[in-house]
Amino acid sequence: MEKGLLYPVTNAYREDQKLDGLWDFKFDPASEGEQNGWAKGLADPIEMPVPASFNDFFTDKDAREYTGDFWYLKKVFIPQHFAGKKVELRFGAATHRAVVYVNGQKIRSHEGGFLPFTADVTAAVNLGEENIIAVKINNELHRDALPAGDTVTLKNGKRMVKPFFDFYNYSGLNRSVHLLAIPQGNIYDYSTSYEVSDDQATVHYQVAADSDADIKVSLADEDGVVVAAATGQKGELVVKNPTLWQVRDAYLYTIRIQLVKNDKVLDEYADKIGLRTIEIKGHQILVNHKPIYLKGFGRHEDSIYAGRAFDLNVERRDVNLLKWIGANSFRSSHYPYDEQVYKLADREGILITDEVPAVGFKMAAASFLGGLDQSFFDGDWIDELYKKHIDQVKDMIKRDKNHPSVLAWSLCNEPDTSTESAVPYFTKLFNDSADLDPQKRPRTFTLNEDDTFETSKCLKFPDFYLLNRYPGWYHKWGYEISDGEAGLRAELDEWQNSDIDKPIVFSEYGADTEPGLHKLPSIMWSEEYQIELLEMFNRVFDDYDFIRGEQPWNLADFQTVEGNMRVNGNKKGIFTRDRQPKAAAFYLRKRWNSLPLDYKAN
Ligand code: CKX
Repeated sequence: MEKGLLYPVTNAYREDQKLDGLWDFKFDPASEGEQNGWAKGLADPIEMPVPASFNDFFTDKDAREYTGDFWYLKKVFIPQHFAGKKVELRFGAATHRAVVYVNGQKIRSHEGGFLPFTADVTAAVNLGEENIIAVKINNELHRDALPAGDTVTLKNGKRMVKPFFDFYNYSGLNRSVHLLAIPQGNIYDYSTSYEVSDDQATVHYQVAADSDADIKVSLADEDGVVVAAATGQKGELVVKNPTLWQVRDAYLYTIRIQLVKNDKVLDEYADKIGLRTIEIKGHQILVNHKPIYLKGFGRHEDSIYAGRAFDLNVERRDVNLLKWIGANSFRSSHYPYDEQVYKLADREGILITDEVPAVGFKMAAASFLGGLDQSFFDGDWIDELYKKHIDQVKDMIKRDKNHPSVLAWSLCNEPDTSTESAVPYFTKLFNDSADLDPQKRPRTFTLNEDDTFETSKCLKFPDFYLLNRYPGWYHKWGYEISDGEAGLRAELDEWQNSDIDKPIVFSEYGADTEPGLHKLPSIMWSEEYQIELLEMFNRVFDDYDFIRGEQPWNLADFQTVEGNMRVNGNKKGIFTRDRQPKAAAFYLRKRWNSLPLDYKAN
C-alpha cells in the first residue's frame, strides 16, 4: 500500500515536472539487464514515447507480442534549487510490475499496472546534474496477479501471455512520469466526507502530514471566495447555502490545506472537491438524497497507436461523446483509469463506478468460454492473489476517494462466485475494505452470466448489483433472441420475487457490430442487430422497477487478443475505435435524452 497518492501539483512549495517524451527502450528477454548494468545505460536502444504502450508501434509481431522484462531509461537534469526538498519520481502506471533505478542504484519495486506509485529518490540524485532514471518493467500475466492470466513458452522458445480477460495486454509506461520536489515535512494525504441539506453542507475533513506544524484548511467557491475555514488535522467546514455537486451539473469548491509554523507556510496542497452524498436505499441509488438512474457505458482506456496510454485528446472526445449521447455515468472497466479521467468527470458531473483490475478470476475465462472445470477460488494461487488484490483496492480508494465523480467501488469483474470456495475470499475482501473510504461509498462487483440469482454464493456482499448479461449474443442469439429475452425476464422475476431489496444496474450487455454492415432483416454483426438487441434489453429494463441503471458494453470498440471470436478486437462499441457513431448511438441518444435523471423515482 502506498503512503500517499495525492495528484502532483506545482505551487509555491511544490514542483511537478512531467518527464513525458522519448525514453530509451530495450527488451530484456534473458532478464540479464540488471547484472549487465542496464540501469546505467542501454546499448542500442529504441526511442519510445512515454506515455504509451510499446506494442502497436512495432511492425513485427515478435516485438508487439513481447512478454517478459523490458527497460525504459531517461537522462534527466535535476535542478540545484531542489536542495532541501524531498525529491520523488511518480509513475502514473507501469504495466504490470516495475523496478526503479536512479544512477544505477535500485530504489524500489512496485506491482500493479494501473495505479501510481512514488519513489523517494532524494538520497540517490545529484542536484545540478543529469541523472539516469531507469525502470525495468515486466508484463507477464500470472494467476496470482491482477489482472489474471498465464504466461506460456512456445515450442520455439518465445513467450506469450494468455489473458483470462478480453482486452489486449498493452504494456509499458502507460501514464505520465513526474519528477517532484516537495517539502520534507509535507501533506501526503487528505480525505473528506459530507452531510448535505438544501441550506447547509458540512465537510468533515482529515489531513495526513509528516510534520508537527499547524494545519489550516479553507474552502473557496468557484469565484474564489472563502466560504469556510478550520484548523487542525481533523475538523469540519460548514457551508451555508451551498451549491451542491449534482449529476451533470457539477459545482466544485477548492479545498486548500496548509502546514503553518510560526506564521510561516511550510507546505500547501489545494484540490477541487464536490459537496454531495451517495446512498443506496432499497431500490434506489441516491445522490444528495434524490434518486438517480444511471445511463452510460463500460469503457476501456484504449486507442490506436498508443494502446492503453492515457491520452487527454481521446478522453476529451470520449467525454464529449458521453454528453452528446445523454449519458451520466461509466464504469472504469476493468481497472482504475488515469487521474485526469476523474478530474474531467468531476468537472462534468459524470458518475464513475471505479473498478480495481481484479478481472479474469474465473477458469472459464482462461479458455474464453472453453470451460475449465476447476473453480478459480480453489486454486493454490489464491493467498498470494488476495494480498495483491486488497493492496490494489487500498491504493485505488486512497487515490480516488476525494473525487465527487466516484459513485461506487467495483472490487472485481465477473469472478466465479458459483462455488462455496469463493465465499471466504469475498468475506475477507468485503471485511478488509469496509473502512477504507471515509465516504462509505457502496461496494460491489459484476456478476457474469453464470452467476445468477440461483447460482451465485456471494449475493450477500454487494451493496447494489452489477449484472453482465449476454442473451442475444453469447447465447440465444440471432433469431433466437426472443428466447433470450424470455430467459432474462425469468431471471429478473426471481430477483423480483426474492427478499433482496437492492438496486440492479446492467453493467454489460451488447452485440459485436461491424460498422457499415447493414442487413434487412438484420443478422448478427449488422448495425441493425445491435439496435434490436439494445431495444430488447431496454424493453426489459423498463418493466422492472429495481433496475436503476443501464451501461451497455462498450462505449467504443477496443483491442483484444486475436482469436476466432474477435475480428480485430471487441466490436461491441456503440462508437468505433476512432470514436465515430454506429447507428445504435443515435438510437441510444434518443432514449437517454428522453429518460429523466430520476427515472423510476415515482
Ligand atoms: N465481459 C461473457 C467482460 C468484458 C468482455 C465481454 C465480452 C465479457 C462477456 C462475458 O471484458 O469484453 O466478451 O464482450
